[in-house]
Amino acid sequence: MNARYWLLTGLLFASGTAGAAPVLIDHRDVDVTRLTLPQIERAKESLHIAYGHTSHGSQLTDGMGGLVGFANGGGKGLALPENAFAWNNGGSGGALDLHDYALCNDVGYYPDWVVCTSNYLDDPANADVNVVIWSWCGQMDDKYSAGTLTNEYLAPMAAFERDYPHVAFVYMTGHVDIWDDADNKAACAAIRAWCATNDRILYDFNDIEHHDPDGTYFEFVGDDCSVYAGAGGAAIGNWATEWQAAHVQNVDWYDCGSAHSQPLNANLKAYAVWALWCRLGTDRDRDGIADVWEERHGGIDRFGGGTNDFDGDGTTDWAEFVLDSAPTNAGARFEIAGLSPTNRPAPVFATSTGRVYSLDACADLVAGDWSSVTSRPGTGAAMALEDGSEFEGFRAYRVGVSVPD
Ligand SMILES: [Ca+2]
Ligand SMILES: [Ca+2]
Ligand SMILES: [Ca+2]
Ligand SMILES: [Ca+2]
Repeated sequence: MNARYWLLTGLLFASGTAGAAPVLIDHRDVDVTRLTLPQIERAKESLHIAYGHTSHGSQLTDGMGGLVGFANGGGKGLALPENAFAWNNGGSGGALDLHDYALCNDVGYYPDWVVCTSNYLDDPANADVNVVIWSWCGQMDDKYSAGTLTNEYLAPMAAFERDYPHVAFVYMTGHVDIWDDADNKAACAAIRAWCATNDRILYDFNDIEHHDPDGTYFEFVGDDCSVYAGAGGAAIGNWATEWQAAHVQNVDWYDCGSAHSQPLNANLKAYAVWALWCRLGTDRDRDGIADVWEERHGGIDRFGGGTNDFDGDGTTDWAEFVLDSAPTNAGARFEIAGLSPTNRPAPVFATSTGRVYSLDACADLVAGDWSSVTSRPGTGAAMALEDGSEFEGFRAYRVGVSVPD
């Protein structure tokens, strides 16, 4: 006997997590080959960045400058269009718009940096700026030991986030300091904890300097990438020059300016900051809803994560994004349209691109043990997902929708 009974419990459901999450960019984000051309293009289209820094902070921009030619030459096997990583002040020619030295000095000079940031953002000429990033020079650990890191950095940053909600403010850790190692590490820990706990954006400059490109961790390092046996004393090596010597220039790494340090350090700074630009380009307001989708429906400020439900139809903005239903009206819900004309269970439904649809089965609804049957990326057309397996007895089905990273 091959008796099969089945039931569709029906609705498409959105799977994943809604809501804000911190953006923490560190040594784990230095694989530049993982960035896709659409991500890079989206960052160049949507971001207008003001950057305040002095010498150490120039490692980012010097690295970004060298990356253009490195990528053009096929370094790291990159096969992107010419000048994919181009940037300039104003964003002309399709480049990333980065206002270098837009802000005075670096974030160590309080209250200058606060006054400067307000003046800059209040100037109508800078109305398009939607990312502000400030770098440290040497003052982070001094502020920590003086007990002023919160009042002169974290609190003013938080105030800016409140007062300029359309701007993404990027926190940074400062460069390593082998001569004040304990304060340096403690200051970084405080900044990391603040950003992780409060869903902020962090570019972890310091963490990058503790790792070579293979992810090997060096506990005691100087800002020139020297490696020490402990805090202070004499250097016993240099993670950057040793890695450069063991690898091929213009293939594995490239020469570029790198104030106080080695080219490889600025290479890594550039890869990581492009990972940041790509993350911010995708979801600058960090509500878990792709900004291109929000813009298509009226703007990124209209919709939010968590329980936000712009049209009040009982489906949250985030779930509407995953299901690709209409977030501005209660109609046009996505549902299972019917069953495929087959003797096997096969629900049919409309699909969107950029989504993955999965069919789950459950033989015991009371126990609720759902298992995955099959999944496929959406095509923009109707799709049937079939359970081709042999089974006896009862099975219930559901279709899930998710947005891959
Ligand atoms: Ca968003
Ligand atoms: Ca939004
Ligand atoms: Ca809704
Ligand atoms: Ca709706």
